Amino acid sequence: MSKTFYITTPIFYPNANLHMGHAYSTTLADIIARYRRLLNDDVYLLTGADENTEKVVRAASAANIEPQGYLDGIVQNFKTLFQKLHISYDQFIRTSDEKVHWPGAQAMWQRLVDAGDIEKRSYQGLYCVGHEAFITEKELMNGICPEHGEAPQQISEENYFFRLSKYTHLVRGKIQRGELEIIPETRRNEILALLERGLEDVSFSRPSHKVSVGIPVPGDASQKIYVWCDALVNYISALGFGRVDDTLFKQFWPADVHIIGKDILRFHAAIWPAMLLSAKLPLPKRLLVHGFITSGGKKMSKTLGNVIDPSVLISEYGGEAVRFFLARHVSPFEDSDFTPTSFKDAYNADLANGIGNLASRILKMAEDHLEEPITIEENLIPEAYTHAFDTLNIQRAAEIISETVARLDRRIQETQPFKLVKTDSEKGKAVITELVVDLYTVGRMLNPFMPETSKKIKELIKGNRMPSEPLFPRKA
Ligand code: ME8
Repeated sequence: MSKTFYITTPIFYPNANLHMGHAYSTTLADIIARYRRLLNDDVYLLTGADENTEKVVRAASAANIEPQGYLDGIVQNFKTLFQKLHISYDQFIRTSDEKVHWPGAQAMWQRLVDAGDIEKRSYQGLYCVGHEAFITEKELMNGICPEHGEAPQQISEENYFFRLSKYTHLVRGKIQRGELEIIPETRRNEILALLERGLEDVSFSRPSHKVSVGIPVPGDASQKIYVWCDALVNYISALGFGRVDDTLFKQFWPADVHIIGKDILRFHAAIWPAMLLSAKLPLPKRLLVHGFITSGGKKMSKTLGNVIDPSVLISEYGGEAVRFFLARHVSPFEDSDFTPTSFKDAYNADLANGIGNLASRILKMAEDHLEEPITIEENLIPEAYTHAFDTLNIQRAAEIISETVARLDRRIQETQPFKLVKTDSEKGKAVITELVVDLYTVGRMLNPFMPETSKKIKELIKGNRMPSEPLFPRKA
């Protein structure tokens, strides 16, 4: 039986279309998923939309559309974008789906109740709609939430609380022992420091009359399950947890990797593991916490209005070029700045003058001088490439492809096989054959990043043909 591999992305708020940041998380997940499929793992890739939120209600009313229609429209846009980006997801979960998601959220709630970890308390606090969370005075600047640019609401109400504090030490132990691995190290240290200070209990429900959407608390319709207890559960409800048919859950849980941005680290590395421990369920194995794509030095975000729409780049350069750029030039561990000029320069260097040009040169020599297609043996993938994937350093894996391309370019320069065949045919053909074999390795290594290009290169090699037009036309 092949090994299972379950990988997830955050579920995104459908209050606006996705930008490069969201495209990044999803592309990373897809690249890893495709790599694992090459290893013959039984892969399950989950993505989706986080729909039970006031943000959507507000966005819909601002657009003058009824909420469901608004949601359906935006979710369709998500899916269209994912298709253009070649995202090979197995399921797209929508948390408003009462059949798929709600039984799981309610079953999780019941488990927390059974563990004695849910408690009704009266609560006073500052609520930031942008955060979907209560925030503290300390986080404000002049009374305004600096991330969302608006004042929080003063709220006083009865909520159910989750006894998160009880799990501080258990979660800390899991992370320290590496049973829940947090990548990169800086994020692991950040969360360990937070756990060191101790966790406070958190509000897990809101009064039903104050929120227009959400999943009813089992046994108390006057309350609705609050955002995070609802959203985080998507990772298991999607697999059938809480439903009659939970085959997928049995097969794929615990997750091998949750991909998240650093903004939701605390939820995934503290609250989620605590919920799972309380529910007596296994913890995910790894969290890959990536940084932000910044634009002009600031986090790319709807609120700041500095977003870059991936579909504009896709229509000019193609989905595969956008995937390769994200992998090659955005760090999976730290923040990275993005500008349209840097994109074009990278496209020309990596793809037009890089992979595309190399493939054309080698394939032309092969077509001109080799009598028949060479038989490709299962040639070796560099160990460094495998290692990069094992450590989730996707940028390094992409870099190895670029390094291989540069090395092959140099070899052509040094050996001049197109001249050599004229003076020493056997030797010249041997060099060309070697180059074709190495190009095939490049093609294989490209598979997770650019599945179509990878296929094209391998097919051209098998047919001993050069491409009829450049794989990546140069952009002026
Ligand atoms: O937080 N750079 O949804 P969201 C890189 N629904 N990644 C970015 C980014 C940027 N500038 N901006 C956003 C939510 N992201 C919740 C998640 S999960 C159970 C619930 C990515 O629509 C990054 O992955 O605000 C971040 O964590 C996620 O989008 C937030 O998306």
